[in-house]
Amino acid sequence: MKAKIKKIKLFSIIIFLATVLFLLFFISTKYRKPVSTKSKAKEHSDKLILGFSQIGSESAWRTRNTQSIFEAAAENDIQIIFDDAQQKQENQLKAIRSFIVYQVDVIAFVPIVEDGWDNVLTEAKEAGIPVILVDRQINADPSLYAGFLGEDGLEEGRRAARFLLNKCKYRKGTVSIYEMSGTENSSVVRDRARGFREVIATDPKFQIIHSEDGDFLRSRGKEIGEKLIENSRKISSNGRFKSDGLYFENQKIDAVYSHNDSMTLGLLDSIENYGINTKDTIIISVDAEQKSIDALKDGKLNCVVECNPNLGPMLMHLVKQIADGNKIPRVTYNSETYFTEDDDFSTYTPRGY
Ligand code: GYE
Repeated sequence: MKAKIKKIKLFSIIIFLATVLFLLFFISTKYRKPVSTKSKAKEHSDKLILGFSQIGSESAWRTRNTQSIFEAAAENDIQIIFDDAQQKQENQLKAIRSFIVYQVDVIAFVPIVEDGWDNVLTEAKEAGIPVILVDRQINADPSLYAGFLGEDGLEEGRRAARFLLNKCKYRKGTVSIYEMSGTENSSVVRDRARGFREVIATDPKFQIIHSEDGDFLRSRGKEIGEKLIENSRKISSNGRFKSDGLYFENQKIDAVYSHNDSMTLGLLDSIENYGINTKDTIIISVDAEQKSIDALKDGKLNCVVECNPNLGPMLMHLVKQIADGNKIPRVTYNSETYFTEDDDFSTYTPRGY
């Protein structure tokens, strides 16, 4: 009996000690001030460390965007921890969380879509790591990120529409527009669509007859072209596809507004494969990669609105600003222009992407 009581006493002392130890550990971790961002990362390097989450490599634009960031980091002696999210938001969330664990100095990422970032950005804020949005914007509490660097998508859309309005100023009758839009729920698609509609709304003859999501991919642009051409068989008298232009249902398309060159080049693939005569179809694209500028020069396109992928130098400047404890502008736009069939092509310089 005595032995039994002794055992119970011993056991309860052990339980008690274990509880105390656990509580001490819990308190120490819960209420311990996160070590300064610089500590863990600095164990690895004296350089500034930037955690960068990229969407993927869906277009020549995207590939050049990534190159520009690596080039500028090397020039500024900034170490990059890079993650390619393969077009998946969950991969970006995972990457940002790994940057927090690694306690990089600054996080920068290209948000593939607008929503779903609040939690991970709150975690970055709690860890004391500043965040910069690159290329695209988000719907989130502005206090969760330091600023945005990228294109003015609204203005890009307006530029595309202004070209169309000017090109059709003497045209009688409706101008039927077919839109190829990019990644759904992304800020750049929202803005390019809104800017374009804002300007064409000034003249009721401009009508968007359909908007198709091509996800910024050349393959999708090609598919969309094939679908339009194949569907034109339904309205032709001999069952053959119509070759005097592009048709959506039974309407001839007067103008195509494409949100990026990759989709546009895909559409041109189908037009060429089927031998469709699109000399009367106005085609407007966005990005201005070399291949689309060449297509403009060859008379296959009418206008190309630039979206400048070279964000590296400005990003490194902002990273240094932040790392030095300075505030950065809420919004920093890159400089952009546009190219049209009316230009003197001999003045063009290579695009570099
Ligand atoms: O236009 C397209 C890329 O976010 C501005 O994404 C970028 C867009 C660009 O896939 O080519």
